[in-house]
Amino acid sequence: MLTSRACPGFNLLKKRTRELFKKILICHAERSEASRFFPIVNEETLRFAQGDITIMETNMKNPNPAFGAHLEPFHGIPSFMRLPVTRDLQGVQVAIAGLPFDSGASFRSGARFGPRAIRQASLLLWGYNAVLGVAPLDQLAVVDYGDLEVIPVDIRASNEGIARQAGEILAQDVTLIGLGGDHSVSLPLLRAHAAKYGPLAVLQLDSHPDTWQEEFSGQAYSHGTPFRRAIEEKLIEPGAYLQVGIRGPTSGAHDLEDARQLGARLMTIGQVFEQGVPAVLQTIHQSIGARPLYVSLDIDCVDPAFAPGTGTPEVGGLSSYQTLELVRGLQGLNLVGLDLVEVCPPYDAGEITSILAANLVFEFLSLLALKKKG
Ligand SMILES: [Mn+2]
Repeated sequence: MLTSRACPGFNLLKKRTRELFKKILICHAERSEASRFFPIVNEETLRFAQGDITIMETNMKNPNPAFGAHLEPFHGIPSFMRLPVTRDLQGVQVAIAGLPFDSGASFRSGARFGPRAIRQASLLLWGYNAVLGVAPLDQLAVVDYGDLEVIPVDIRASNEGIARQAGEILAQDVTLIGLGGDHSVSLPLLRAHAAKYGPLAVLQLDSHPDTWQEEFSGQAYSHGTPFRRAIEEKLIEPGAYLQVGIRGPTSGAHDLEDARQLGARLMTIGQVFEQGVPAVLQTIHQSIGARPLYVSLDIDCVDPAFAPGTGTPEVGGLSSYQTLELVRGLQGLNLVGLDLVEVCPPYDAGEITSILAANLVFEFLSLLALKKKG
């Protein structure tokens, strides 16, 4: 009897696991010990091992028993949705990679623990997106690439390293979803993506414009400057850069005006609430069209009542549901890269921020699956 609880990553893993199963079963079948060693072995599993089943759902949450296999979300080793952890990108379409760097944070540090918390929260995801009507891991071969190397005491070296490692992923025609880390990591990610796709359309969901000249005297790089640097480096296509959800105390009118003068179409949270999410989405779609789009979601776009675990919280933001709506509404756009940054677990409460973040990454995956389906 097949169950409806699809196994994340199963489509990719089943191919690689089949050979392993065969070996195991050959070793143990004669002594009828297979079922003792592997309680999941049954008639279906045997047919699977013999190659008779090409498409099937399973109640195994991961075919690799070492990861927690058929166990519950609180068991086992938390890769993202218990996807295979690998750097082998052969046949892979989407790689999820952590960017555990928080030395660009100007207030609360701790976002280096963001990727790990998001992975842990992702074990609550079951695999089917009932709103978008898609099971992304059935459509896409997705892996957890692990974390990219960063150097906490050197932001320039980390930027260079992230750009290089991200470039290696993109060179294999794999779409990258980056899990921050503070927002400074978006600059090297944009560098890698622009190197592949040319100047990008960018949608930044954020409470801050992050286009300051500098936050600390003489320091070009921090989590408040990545988009100014990206514009200076011509990584962003003029006229195709939107910031949504901007708010909070500023040092003066020039803060937001600077962003606009740099070419950002800046939508404050007030405009979002006045117009409503559907109208905002219409503006986004009209502005971006078919251009290659990079989406950078700073979790501080969400109200701290819903997402307290972040580096620089700003009151009066989006609800969890509005954020989900905004992300789902990107369906149809030409997504080429995504990141979700600024989850700062030490300030989280009840893991609500990382649970939201994991769900938003699941929405990202759903969008990529729909893009592939066309
Ligand atoms: Mn930001």
